[in-house]
Amino acid sequence: MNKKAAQNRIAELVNELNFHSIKYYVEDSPQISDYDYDMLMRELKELEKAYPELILPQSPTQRVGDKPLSDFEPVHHEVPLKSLQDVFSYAELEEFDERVRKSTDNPEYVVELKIDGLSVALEYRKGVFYRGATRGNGVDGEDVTLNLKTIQSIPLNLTSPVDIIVRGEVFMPRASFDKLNLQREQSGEPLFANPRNAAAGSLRQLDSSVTAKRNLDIFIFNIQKFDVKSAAGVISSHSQSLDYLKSLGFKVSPFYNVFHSVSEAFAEIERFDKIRNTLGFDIDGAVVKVNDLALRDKLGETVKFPRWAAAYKYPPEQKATKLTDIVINVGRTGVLTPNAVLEPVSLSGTTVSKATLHNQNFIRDMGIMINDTVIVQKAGEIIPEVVRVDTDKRDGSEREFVMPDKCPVCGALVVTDESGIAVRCPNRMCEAQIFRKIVHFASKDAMDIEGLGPAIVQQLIDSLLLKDVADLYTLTQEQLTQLEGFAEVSAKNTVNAIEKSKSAGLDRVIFALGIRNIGQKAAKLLAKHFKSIDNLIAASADEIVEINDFGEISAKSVVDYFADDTNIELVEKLRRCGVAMEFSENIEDLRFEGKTFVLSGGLDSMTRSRAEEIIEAFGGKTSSSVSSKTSYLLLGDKPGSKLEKARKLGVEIIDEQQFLEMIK
Ligand code: 0OX
Repeated sequence: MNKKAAQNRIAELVNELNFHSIKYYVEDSPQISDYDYDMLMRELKELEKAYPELILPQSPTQRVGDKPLSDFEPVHHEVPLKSLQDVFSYAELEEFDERVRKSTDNPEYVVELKIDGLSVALEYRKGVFYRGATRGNGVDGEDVTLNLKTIQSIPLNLTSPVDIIVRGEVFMPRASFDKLNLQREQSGEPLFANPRNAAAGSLRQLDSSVTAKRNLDIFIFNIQKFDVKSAAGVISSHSQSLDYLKSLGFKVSPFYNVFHSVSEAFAEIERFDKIRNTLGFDIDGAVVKVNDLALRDKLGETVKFPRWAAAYKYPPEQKATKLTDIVINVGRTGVLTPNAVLEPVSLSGTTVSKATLHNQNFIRDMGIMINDTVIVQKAGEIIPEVVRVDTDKRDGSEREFVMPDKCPVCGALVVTDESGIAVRCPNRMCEAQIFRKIVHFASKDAMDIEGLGPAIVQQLIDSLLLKDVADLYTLTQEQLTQLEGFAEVSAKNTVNAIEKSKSAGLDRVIFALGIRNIGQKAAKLLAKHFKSIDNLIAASADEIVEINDFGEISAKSVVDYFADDTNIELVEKLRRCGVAMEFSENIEDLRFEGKTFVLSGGLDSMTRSRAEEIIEAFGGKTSSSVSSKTSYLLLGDKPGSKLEKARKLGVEIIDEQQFLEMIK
């Protein structure tokens, strides 16, 4: 590749990788598989190696590490938690072996499963669990001791009173993941993309009672630091150290056999690949480690990873299956999305029976026909993707898919948008749109109405109690009690949750309206800038574009939305129902500047996240644990150990009433 082409490709790769790393690390919602990400990263590294003068400052290869999360106390890792060098083929594994053989004739290898979770370090003092921290950037992580203590397989006491630091991988078993996502689907919360993201989200919870419900588990695979006077002092191999960890009461990796050649080690890697679906948890490869600890010392480490270990990454599992039909899903904004109906096939531990086909262009570009045999794989998303068509399997029974010209739900004639890609149902009274709009309005990131998931919304629409989102605010406890599955208490809770949502805030209202191209971030910017819904309605596209980070397409979407009388009527209806549509944050009012609040449990008058938003809007900070830096402990319904600690440290303790006074 010539230099100009390399420059273009580098820019492309940097953009793509940075986009995917935000999806992965910030939004916990990856769009491509780890394998594909690794492949792009590797291509970038190779180009940068060939042309070091073309390395961009924003390249993901120039990142030292991930920033530790600010909500938790920082922990400095005495012994760094290094990462692993990746190999993607047998040939690359042989190269790794050749490098090892420069230091010895007959290396022994241990092969372990590479658990797809999050690395943590656990410190024990005199055999008692003292502190646990996330990996962070490998050198500095976050203190998540309270959350780790909810994991039943982490021993709080070891069988021997030793000082030791161990490393392990926290993960969410598949069954727990499936159960969690089912619950989230039922209550209208966004789904986790995969068990690893769910584990990451659970370990980062500020309230450890939430972590406790998530059923996390852990495998321990390394001694980071040990007391030379203990039994660990005489250990000379990795397999012995795993035996020792087991004897202390740790749950260690289920397989750690010793092999005497790279080909034997590879056979074990292939065996893992065959049994991976039966394990009950996700792996993203296998780890090959030199067994002899003296040889490890001789091989040493680079700044990033040890020279004595390598991670073998499996390509994503692909399977062939029949695409028996293409059905249409009508979304919130009326977009018709074609979905493949597949003959059920077991893929990476779950049964797959549908896959999104995005739009008609995707179907055309892939050459997909109904009755085709297609190759499917699971990327980072839960919903699997079609990678290609196996045209050799065609037998003449295939037929072309034609995008319908009528909405399959309401029968309205569809329209194709300017791009020529998206096909839309223009009827805003279409039941599919109404349903999705209400589900979106009530969802966690929007008005956060607890207990109002898709199933209940459907019931309310079917019983003619809901025609638009504003109807939610006239629902009564009596009406809800009439519905199937609603007891008095749940009806009362739902009515209360709806009432609470009236003060959700302008940014949430804007997001909840479901304006095209307006996500949470854009809604926040609009609320902050325009301060009231009336100012926003009156704004021109030029005025909106003046906001930093705001694009023309999003600005036009806002103007178009409010140019429609039906939408203005909806806003008025919401206002009459008492939904607050003024921006509450006063930037001049930084009354909580320099103050840190810790919340213990839930509040009656608002959700925890709303309380945190208010504290931050007034310039304050929130933290998950009480320390000498805490200014106030806000007592909710779970005083627990935080109250004890606050008393000990002399931290001011306030109740909900006092807090409401402070924010008046
Ligand atoms: C895993 C896993 C991760 C020890 C030194 C560098 C990496 N995800 O299952 N890391 C390691 O090894 C460390 N082993 C594992 N099994």
